[in-house]
Amino acid sequence: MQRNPSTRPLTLAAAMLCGTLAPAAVRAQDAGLVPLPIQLPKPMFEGTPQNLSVPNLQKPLGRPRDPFLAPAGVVNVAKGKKVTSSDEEPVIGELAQVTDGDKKGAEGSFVELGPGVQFVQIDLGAIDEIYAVLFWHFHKSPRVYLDVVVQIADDAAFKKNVRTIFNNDNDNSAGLGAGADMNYVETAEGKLVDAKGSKARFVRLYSKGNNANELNHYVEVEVFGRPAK
Ligand SMILES: [Ca+2]
Ligand SMILES: [Ca+2]
Repeated sequence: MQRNPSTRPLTLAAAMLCGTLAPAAVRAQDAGLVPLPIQLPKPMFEGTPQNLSVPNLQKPLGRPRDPFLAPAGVVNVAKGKKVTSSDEEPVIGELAQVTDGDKKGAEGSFVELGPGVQFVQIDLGAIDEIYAVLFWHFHKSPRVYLDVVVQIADDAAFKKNVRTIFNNDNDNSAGLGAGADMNYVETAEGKLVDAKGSKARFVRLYSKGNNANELNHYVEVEVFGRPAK
């Protein structure tokens, strides 16, 4: 984005004086950051589940998630990209559904992988600068997916420059190393993980069943990024 150094600081200062912009918003605007263009599916259940017996469970926010700021022009670079998996023959659905843009969450719009530790992997096709990974396992009813681990890497085999950007497997039961992130309840908002502008071509998401059964599901995975310079 083009900036005009002679007028922009004055405009921002004036906005601050008028009280129309909080200092954080001014800093974000000044850095060229805008909210991610996230499109959420319709919620399939209402209210907050109270009786889920899952340890280390994050308390629901009780309001919509705050906008996530990233540079202007950052979009979902995962849409329509190739998906592979530890389970190449899903029980229900097809792997392509992970990046097909359908986030509705009803029967017919999720893929079901077998029991135990399973992953899906997305090839972005080139090294991108990744700002956030947003994913929905299942949001037809409140559920908690277990041992959720999100990694990014330079190669399909996950040997080169592997970075873990989310891990709520506190006891290393998935065998990928213990993580300090919290368990969370699936909703139509999906789970958003900050990738901090890291550069990678491949994104891999693990889970090990959920609080209702041993199976693993995905409605959609979105990767917000832009081509790396
Ligand atoms: Ca989908
Ligand atoms: Ca665990």
